[in-house]
Amino acid sequence: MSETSIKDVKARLVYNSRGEETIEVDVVVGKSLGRAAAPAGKSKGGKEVMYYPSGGVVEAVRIVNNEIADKLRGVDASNIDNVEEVLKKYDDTSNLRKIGGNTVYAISLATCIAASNSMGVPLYKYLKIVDDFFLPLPLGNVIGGGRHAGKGAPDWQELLALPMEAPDIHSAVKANIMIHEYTGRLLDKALGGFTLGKGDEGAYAPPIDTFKALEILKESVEYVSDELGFKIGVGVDVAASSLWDPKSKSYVYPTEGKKLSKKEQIERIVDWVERFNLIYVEDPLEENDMDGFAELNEILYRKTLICGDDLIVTNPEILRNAVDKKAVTALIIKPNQVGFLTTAMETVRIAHREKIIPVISHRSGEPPEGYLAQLAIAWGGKILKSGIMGGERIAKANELIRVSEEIGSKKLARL
Ligand code: 2PG
Ligand code: MG
Repeated sequence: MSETSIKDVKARLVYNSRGEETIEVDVVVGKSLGRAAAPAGKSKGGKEVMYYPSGGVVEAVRIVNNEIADKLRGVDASNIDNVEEVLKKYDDTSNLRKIGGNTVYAISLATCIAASNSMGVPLYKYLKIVDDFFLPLPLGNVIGGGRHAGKGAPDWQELLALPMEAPDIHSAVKANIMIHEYTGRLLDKALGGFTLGKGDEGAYAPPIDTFKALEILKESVEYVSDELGFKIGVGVDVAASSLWDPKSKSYVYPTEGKKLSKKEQIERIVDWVERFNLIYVEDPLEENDMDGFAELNEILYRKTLICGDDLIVTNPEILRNAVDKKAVTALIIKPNQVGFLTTAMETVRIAHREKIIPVISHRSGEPPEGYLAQLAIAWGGKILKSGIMGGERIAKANELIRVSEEIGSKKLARL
């Protein structure tokens, strides 16, 4: 057996940041161990693969330990394609219902970690798509709502900060932390007392509507931008599929007590991009409305990034369609939406070719690990969407800081 062949594979059930069951996998390559767990979304795209087989995490763990491990022992892990080929043979269903996308993701990532360790190269080099490495800009949510928070919070899921012109990674991470801290103070003042309660991703979940929350975030971002002396942008993830009611064909805003038609939703997005100077808008419309995305993208072209998450679900075919329709200028890359790292990489390659910005992204339920930052660097993601507060979010920022020692802390992406 070679130094890069798989010696052992073992899966177990552990928990993510939201306390949900998830799969963790250990892979031994040569003498090196790789360990990775899978994240989970709450506002999931309809076309994502299944996370687990019908028996959930317990069944996935059983399948890995009793059936997959044997097939993987001896496979050369110096190239991740070899490993994923074995998994593809085991589960050739289109939505990975036999084994689950999270199972595939955890096995693949654990293998990459073990293989890169055994080869003595960092993970971002082992998984590289680009040759010239740079650090992604950290995109962090400051105020949140939608499915990531309880009743009464803003209807839009995420109100975000992006330190676009930070001179180095420390200033970028610091800026987001300062904005989070200062926003807490502004919310306390505006509400006449606030518990500082947070949603699933560590963003504040105050009892106010989206408009008021954006006013507060804008003030906070401007304050920190002045303090630090560089430009910071405001972005949003509308997660519009969560608002969409197919029966009444309208976007329902429970906190505001309003229903908007598609036309009104588009008008609102255009108006608020202008009013709040939004530089990033994710999922402004529901996931089946590719034409609506194209319409918005035409109106807002060069004014803001229109990013597809639930719209594209990291799927190369859907991205090709979005490119043809000129529907987006950025897209979310969440590997567990497709399971296979090689598929996510194919999607990233198409994005680079088509000059669409890949935003490498966490999920609302995350393992407390930093590997996502390494994937962002490997894949030339100009933006890493990984939150600001909470151990599982800070883990990614800290990983960027560690890797910056190798590639240079000032080598930050520019949009
Ligand atoms: C999103 C994500 C992450 P979830 O919609 O972009 O922020 O949420 O993981 O719940 O899909
Ligand atoms: Mg999203």
